[in-house]
Amino acid sequence: MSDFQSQYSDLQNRVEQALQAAVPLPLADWPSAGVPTQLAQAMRYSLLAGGKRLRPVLLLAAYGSLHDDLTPALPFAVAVECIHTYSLVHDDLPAMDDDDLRRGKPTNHKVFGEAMAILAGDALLNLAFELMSESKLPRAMDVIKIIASRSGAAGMIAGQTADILMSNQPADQDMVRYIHQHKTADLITAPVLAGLTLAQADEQQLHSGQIYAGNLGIAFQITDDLLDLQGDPVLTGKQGQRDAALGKLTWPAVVGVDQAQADAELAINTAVKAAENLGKNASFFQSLALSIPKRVR
Ligand code: GRG
Repeated sequence: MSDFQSQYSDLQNRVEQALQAAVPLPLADWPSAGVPTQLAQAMRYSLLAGGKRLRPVLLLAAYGSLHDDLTPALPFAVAVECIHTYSLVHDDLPAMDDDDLRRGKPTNHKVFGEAMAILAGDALLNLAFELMSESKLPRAMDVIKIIASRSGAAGMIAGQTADILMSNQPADQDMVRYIHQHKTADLITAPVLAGLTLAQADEQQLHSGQIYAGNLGIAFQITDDLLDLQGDPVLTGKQGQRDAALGKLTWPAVVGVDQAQADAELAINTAVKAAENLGKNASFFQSLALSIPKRVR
């Protein structure tokens, strides 16, 4: 295992443990105490279903570029994964992409029903803000704002809205860029800026973090589009070729596969350059960016 892979899996393990501890347990004595049993099961089902944990790993690595003890950043790392998971649960619903498979398992609504999947997503979103609001770190409120706005109506939800409104519309490169920037890159930029802000990074590092994460997010989504087109569903854990079936605007559909690969590479090179300013985790961030075109899931 390379240094990068072992650092990534160490951070992933910290995240997994923190997620296990944060999400409610289905308790036998509900309704006298705790969260309704089925709701807790539905929340745990999707949150603990694996996944690469990219966003919380980015947050911890950003915080870790200036601090050795990552513990104070853990609630924020859990929070971004809760928000990401809620977005996947809702995205898979029949009213949105109507998917049957996610993270290699039947989607939440397939197991718990649509109503419970909507409620589990809502509860994960609220849990995220409850966890962050318990932090006593000096920049906690600023970070809550960063995460709320990048995942909100002018951020991830804006991207998802455009993605839905533009289905089955003519190919439009500016619109695909808008969708990628918001649906995907905003929730990749949020954890990087959150980690750096919590760590009290300076303006120059924040600027580099923003360039790094914005480009990483674009490369990540172009690769995701290519994986949907050409990937192996056994490895991705998702149904393949869903974008074409749903009439989605994707980068390869607009510019072709070869140009899409070239554009992802350009974004990665820009990210690698920006990562030079990211303190003691600069080479981790660079290796992470370089791993994006090689991903199979
Ligand atoms: C429903 C408000 C709302 C938003 C949904 C996340 C999302 C927005 C849509 C899912 C479809 C999609 C292709 C989103 C782009 C972001 C993306 C590639 C998500 C998948 O993230 P990974 O690959 O998943 O990090 P894991 O399972 O590894 O966490």
